[in-house]
Order: sequence, then C-alpha cells, then structure tokens
Amino acid sequence: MALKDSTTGNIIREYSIEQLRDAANLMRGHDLVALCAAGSGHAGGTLSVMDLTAALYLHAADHDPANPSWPDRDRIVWSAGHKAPALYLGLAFAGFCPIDGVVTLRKLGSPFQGHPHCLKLPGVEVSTGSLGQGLSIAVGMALAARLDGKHHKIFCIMGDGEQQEGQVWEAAMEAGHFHLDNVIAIVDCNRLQIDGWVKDVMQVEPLDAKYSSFGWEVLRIDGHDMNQVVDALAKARAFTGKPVVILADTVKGKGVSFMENQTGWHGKAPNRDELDAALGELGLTGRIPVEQLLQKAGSYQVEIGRRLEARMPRFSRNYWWNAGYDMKVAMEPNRKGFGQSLAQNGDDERVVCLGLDISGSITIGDFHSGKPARARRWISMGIAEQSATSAAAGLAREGKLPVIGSYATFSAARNLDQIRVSICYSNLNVMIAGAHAGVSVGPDGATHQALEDLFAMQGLPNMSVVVPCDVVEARKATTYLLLQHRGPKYIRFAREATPIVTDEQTPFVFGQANLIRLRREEANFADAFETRLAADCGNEAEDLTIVACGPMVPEAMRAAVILKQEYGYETRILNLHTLKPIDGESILRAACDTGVVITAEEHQIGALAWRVSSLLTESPLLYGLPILTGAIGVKDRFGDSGAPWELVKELEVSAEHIAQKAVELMAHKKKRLIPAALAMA
Ligand SMILES: Cc1ncc(C[n+]2csc(CCOP(=O)(O)OP(=O)(O)O)c2C)c(N)n1
Repeated sequence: MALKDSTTGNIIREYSIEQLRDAANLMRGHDLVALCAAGSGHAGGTLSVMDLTAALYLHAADHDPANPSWPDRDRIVWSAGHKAPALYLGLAFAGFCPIDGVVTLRKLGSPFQGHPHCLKLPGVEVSTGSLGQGLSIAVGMALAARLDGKHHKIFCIMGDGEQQEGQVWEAAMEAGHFHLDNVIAIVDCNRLQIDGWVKDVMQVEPLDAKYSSFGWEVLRIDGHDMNQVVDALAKARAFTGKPVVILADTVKGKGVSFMENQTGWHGKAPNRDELDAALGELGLTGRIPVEQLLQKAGSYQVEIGRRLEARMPRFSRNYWWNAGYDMKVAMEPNRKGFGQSLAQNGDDERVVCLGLDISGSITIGDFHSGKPARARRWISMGIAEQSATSAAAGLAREGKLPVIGSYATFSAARNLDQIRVSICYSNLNVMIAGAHAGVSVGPDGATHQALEDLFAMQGLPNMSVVVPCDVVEARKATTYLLLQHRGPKYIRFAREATPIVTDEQTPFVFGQANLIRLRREEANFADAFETRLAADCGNEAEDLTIVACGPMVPEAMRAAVILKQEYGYETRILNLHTLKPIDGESILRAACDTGVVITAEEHQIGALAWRVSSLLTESPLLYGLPILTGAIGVKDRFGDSGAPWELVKELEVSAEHIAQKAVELMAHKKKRLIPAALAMA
C-alpha cells in the first residue's frame, strides 16, 4: 500500500503520520495560492478533504507517478469534481505532475481545469463535475476488475450534500447487491453545501444506517485525525465480502478560521490579503514561494491573452466593448432579470420556487429573500435535479406555478427524461431556468458550460423556449412566462455580465422577433440602434441579416457597427428571443429581402442555425432563391476553463467572428449580383 514503482514493486516513498499531516497542510497552502491566482474556485470543500487526500495519494493508494496507466493501480474517482484542486495537489505531491503547475488552475488550456478532465491530466481517472455520477463509475470499474480477475481497489470521493443525488443510491444499491468489496467510498462529511447546512437543505443523515441497509460496511471517523484516516483506509482495503464506505467527519474550510464552517466560502477564492492571512494561520508563511507561483500564473495568463488576440479576425480598429467612443455600454448579468421578476411577481400564491442548492448565484433565491411570507412557497429540494423536476410536475398538476433552476446543464440535460415525460407529455405549467448557460460560467470549465441544452429543450413537444438578450429582456420574459404563458417553458440565461441593449420601451412579445437596425453614431452604443417588432418593420434593402438570440444579440449589434464602419454594409438584426415558437415569418422575410442570413448562437451550432436553415429550405417562398447562409456558434467541441470573454474568443462566438463571416458571404453575394447586373444591362 503506497506509492510504488510499477516495474519493480518497490515502494518509492513511505510517509509517517507526521509527514502526512505536514503534506496535507502544505497542500492546503498550495490550494489557496492556486485559488487566489485563479480568482475563483472552491476553498471550503478542498480544505475539508485535504487530510483524506494526502493519506490516499501519498500512503493508501497503490499507484506509480511514472506510470499513471499502470493496469494494476488503484483507481481514485473524484465524484465531487468541484474539489479538483485537492485532486491535483494529491497527484502533484505524489509526483504525477509538478506542484508549481497547479497554479495555472482554471485558466484557458490548463491541464488543471475547473473540474477534472481525464484527457488533459494523467492520473485523473475520469472526468467529473456533475455531482452524483462518480460512485456509478466506480461500480463499473469494480465490475471490470472482477471480470478481469484484478485485485486493485476503486476509491470514490464524494461530498455529503452530494448524497442527495438519487444516482448515488442507485450505485450504492448496485455495489451492495454485487458485493463489490473492491469499492471504497469516502464521504467528506463537512455538513455544509452551497445553500447552507446539509440538514436544512435536505437531510441525508443517518448515512451510516442508509449505507448499512444497502449492504455496505460503514466506518465513521474524524477526517482530520491522520491516525484514524490511515487506519480506516487500511481496514477498508482489508475488508472482504462487502463494499466499504468511510464517513469522514470534517470541517468545511479546515485550518483557516475565517473560512471554517462558512457557507460563503464554498465557491470563493481568497484575495491576496486573505491568502496571506490564511497561510499565516496554517503556519506556512515563508514555506510556499507565493510570489513565484503568482508570477507563474501571471505569465501563463499573459501568454493566453497573446495567443487569443493573434487568432482574432482583424479590423482597422478595436471594436471591443467599451474600447472606443461609440462602444460604451453598461453591463449586467441576465440572471439578475430572472431574480428581479421572481421578487416582483412572487406574491402570487400559485408561484412556488424549488431550490436545487445553487440558489444565490442563479438568483432564484431572490423569490423569497427578505420576504418571510413567501418562505413556505420556497422549497429546498437539495442536489436532486431529477426528482425536483418531477416534483415540479406534481405541483403544476395541482395548479401551482412551479419554477426550478440550476446550471442549465443540470436543469435541462441531466433531468431530460423527467422534463420530457413528467412535464412535457402532460403539458404541465412548469418553468425551468437554465442558468449560467453558454460559456459565461467560465473558469468552472466544460462540465458546467451548457452548450447543448437548447437542442433538447426546443426538440420537446409542448415546450416553449426563450433566450433573452439582456437583463431587461430577461426580466420581461420571466414575468411573461411565469404569469401568462401556459405550458412547459424553458428560459436560458448567462452568468457573466453582458451588455444591456434594451430598455423598458423595447417591445417584448413572446414568439415575435425584434428587428434591430444601426441608425447613427452615438457615444452610448445602445442609443445608436433602433429596435422595433419585426412584424412592424418594412424592407430597407439591407445587405445582410443576422439572426441571434441571448448574449449573441449584443454581439450581432457590435458586428453591425464593424460592418458599417469598415465596409459600409447595412445589417438587419433579428433578436430571436423566443426560439420556440419560432418567428418564421420574420426570418423568411429577412432572407428574401437581404439574401444573406447568418445565425449567431452561444451554443453548439444548430439550436438556432438548423432551425433557421430548415425554415429557409422548406419554405416555398424561397424556392429557387439563392440565399447565402452562415452559422456562428460552437463547433462541436467542449468548452474549457477560462475567463468568459476569453472563451467567447476561443470558441469563436464574438462580433468579430460574425463580421468575418458576413464579409465572406458578402463577397459571394457581390459575385452573384454583378453578373446579374451585367445581364440586365
Ligand atoms: C449535478 C450537479 N448539481 C449541482 C452542482 C453544483 N454544485 C457544485 S458543488 C455543490 C454542493 C456540493 O455540496 P457537498 O457535496 O456537500 O460538497 P462540499 O460542501 O464538501 O463542497 C453543488 C450543488 C453540480 N456540480 N452538479
């Protein structure tokens, strides 16, 4: 049991209990430096799990840093993917990768992604980040080991809040049923999750009795007492006949007084002063080369910026947001419009909001915060998206107006079958919020960036889909969907602040596109445009059309400025806030009038592009007309960790990319028009 040379079987290094304690402490320090350099990440849960991590990676697990895919190694599955920095430091201290590399955590292209990515870093067994999946993966690995006659162990690290996911219990049942004594689950029981204490959000205890009843051997320990940790890991390895779970009682934020037991430190990184104070408390001042590490992170960041800029389409000047006199714009996250509407309209007794343990940042919590009378209609469901979705269906069936929301990938993908059957098939009045959608959740990385949700949502019969372009439109759309619209509805919004391009007077009519035209030069970007209902607008024989939704609408508007100032092209922009039902008439008219249609979506190409294309190809109105089309969106790839605006560039969903595509299509349009004009002459 230890770090081993896989060729000789020799132990590479043995750690005493004292050395393991010290390593865990140093790992805590490096963790906080990396979080500080990243400016985001999960301090609380990485600090609570660090003693377990040190014991596992440096002592209990058989693995060889020189041979990460050694077939006989023990497997360690990080089901609690948000604790990734602890995993990275476990690997780094064991020698799988350089310790100082971890400081590039959560940056674009780094192997140290916001959530573990097994294709980027040797030693990471599987990619995780969507809670509750790891134990099932461990069961699969354990079954494979049994089939192959192998004797290695499969460890699986989970959080206690994570125990709320139903899938954990399916896997627990399977491991018990198959007597998988090669599975060792470790639960970091720090008693907190995002929305508060686990017991208040959704009680999971008594975990001992639950796992026992599923056929597991249970060891309950103090997860910060290194003797107990090492002892429990040894006992678990030796146990036969049943899977073993180690329930490790820990303290969230362990070791740093101002982080301990504080919900606010779940998903927060220390600033420089807090880092220094924390390192002081850990007794690490002077033991970690903080300046050097931060400098390394800084240089990496500069290089990213250089690489991204080199790849951007070039124009005669910089048209980026707030870069010049005419590009000035106020920004706010769309999610705030959602929260504002729930706060304003929540007095309606039928409105019931379901919390999925991410209530503050997605703003669904605004429904009840500071409004005690609404507390009974705020129902915390824990980290249990699938069950909550069907529960929302039940509430709707009884006449309530339920709202559920989470990261879009958890509220509109993980629970897809529940949405399909429980909600859509019965045509029930449930509002689903897909928050932090697109690339805007940035450093969290690909697991949290919903880039596929719109395919499924708009593919579901009875479902309506709205993607507001800014915070104001998000508020109007939420209010309409909540109180007036009947049936299943999906509203998608971003995390990052994006430009505000509409105001109170701007029309918002469900199912009807707005038409936006650049009219003049103004210091305030948004004032340069006129926005009206597309149905009320005549043809101005613009050169091209851009059909966009969500935060791509402001990008389309910025593209229109580039195209006008650099090439003299006039652009018709359709803000397709309602993706379903689609405003086919406005799109077809724009295609007829301009002959060039570019779609722009912060999503895998197709949610918008393919719907528009199918309209264009199917409509008899356009038979025989040569319409040029282009699609801007994500090109069949996963996202990456990185700052949201870096990802806009990396994934090529910026105004510059729209403008570049427009220039390319306009060149074709001109070639086609010139021979036609010659023929007429
Ligand atoms: C399926 C899914 N839903 C929601 C989230 C967002 N999320 C990340 S961490 C977290 C709380 C986890 O609580 P716990 O398991 O207790 O971990 P710890 O408190 O130790 O960090 C949530 C809800 C997620 N990553 N995956």
